[in-house]
Amino acid sequence: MAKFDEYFLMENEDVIHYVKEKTSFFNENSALLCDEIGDGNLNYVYRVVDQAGDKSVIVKQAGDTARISDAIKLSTNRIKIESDILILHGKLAKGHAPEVYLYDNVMNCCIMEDLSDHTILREALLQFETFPKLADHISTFMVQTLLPTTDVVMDHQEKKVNVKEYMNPELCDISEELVYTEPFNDYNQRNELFEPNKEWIVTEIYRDDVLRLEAAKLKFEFMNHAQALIHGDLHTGSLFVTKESTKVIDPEFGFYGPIGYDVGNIIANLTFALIHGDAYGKEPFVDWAENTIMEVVDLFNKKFTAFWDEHVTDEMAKETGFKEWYLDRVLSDSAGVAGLEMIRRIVGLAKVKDITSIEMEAERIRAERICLTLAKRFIKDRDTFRTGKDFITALKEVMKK
Ligand code: SR1
Ligand code: MG
Repeated sequence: MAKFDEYFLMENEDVIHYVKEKTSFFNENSALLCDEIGDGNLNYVYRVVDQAGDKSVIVKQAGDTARISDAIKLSTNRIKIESDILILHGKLAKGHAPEVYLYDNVMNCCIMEDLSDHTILREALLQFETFPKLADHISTFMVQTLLPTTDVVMDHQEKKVNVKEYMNPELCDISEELVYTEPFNDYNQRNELFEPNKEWIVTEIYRDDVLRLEAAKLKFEFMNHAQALIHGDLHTGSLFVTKESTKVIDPEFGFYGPIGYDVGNIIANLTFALIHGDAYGKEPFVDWAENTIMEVVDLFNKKFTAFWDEHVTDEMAKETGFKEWYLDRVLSDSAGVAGLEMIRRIVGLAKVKDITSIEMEAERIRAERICLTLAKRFIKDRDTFRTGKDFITALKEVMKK
């Protein structure tokens, strides 16, 4: 039997032995079943269940290449950042992160709470399910995990130690390439465009000089603005939900970056769900999605302001008008990032099912063009987006055309 004192990529059977050896979670004689259930782009996710059916855990292990492509070589220690951030999120935003039971720096894996009573939000939204508490939960999560890790609230020396601790060069590099570069020029030649929209995309994205300049500015903002410890990949595939609960998983892309990166990802991915609902004529779902996007932005603003007032420690950050200036900048980044995420998930390597699963050709052509047109507005006019209504007004104008 493997000893787990030297790294190797586990198979289902190894994972069962591993969990028995490393934890006392299951009884020694329990009959365990293991399935690989991961559908993400990077790692392997195993669910281990006691056949008696009363206990289960998740084991997440990193391979030395990305699951989506062997050409993307990665060091396996990325699970450390993920485990550390999940533990921190569990403290900062109680009830919104899975519990981590163990992190193993040899096998490069972690064992954590099984959330299979929850569903991945993207999958549920593809079935047009609605979640009345989502906006409240995710706005709380963002404010409670982001603001406390900034210089506004944290001791500045401790924050600088954190910036170093959470350096995540390889995964940042993936975002710099996939979000901020390739969608605008295909310079690595791995953008697969939806054929009927190909020419339109070449003209509207690759050949739009103003757009590419603004994307370049945002790229350098992402690389150089160590504002807060961000989740770094806060899309609807990183959320586990029930009607009553929202848990945020997969912070492996976390690092000190701009707050707007997280907020913008949420806005973009909820917009994909809305556009998918629209393509299938699901009006009540579209209305819910529209209200949810609006509420996410407005509740974020409200909770951010309240949290700031209660927890600000930096003397200069207490100057009249500074909070408003800071929040305006966060919202402008959020709009810019929402636009970038919407472009890269249609044009770039890592696409989203919300769009690719639209079967009717005419509807998919329309859905992609709506998203990309809106994305361009989010990026170019990013300084004008402040409230939920600003985002929704732009969305409605683009959808009407
Ligand atoms: C190679 S990884 C592709 C994408 O999957 C992750 O979820 C991130 O969004 C990344 O950009
Ligand atoms: Mg992920």
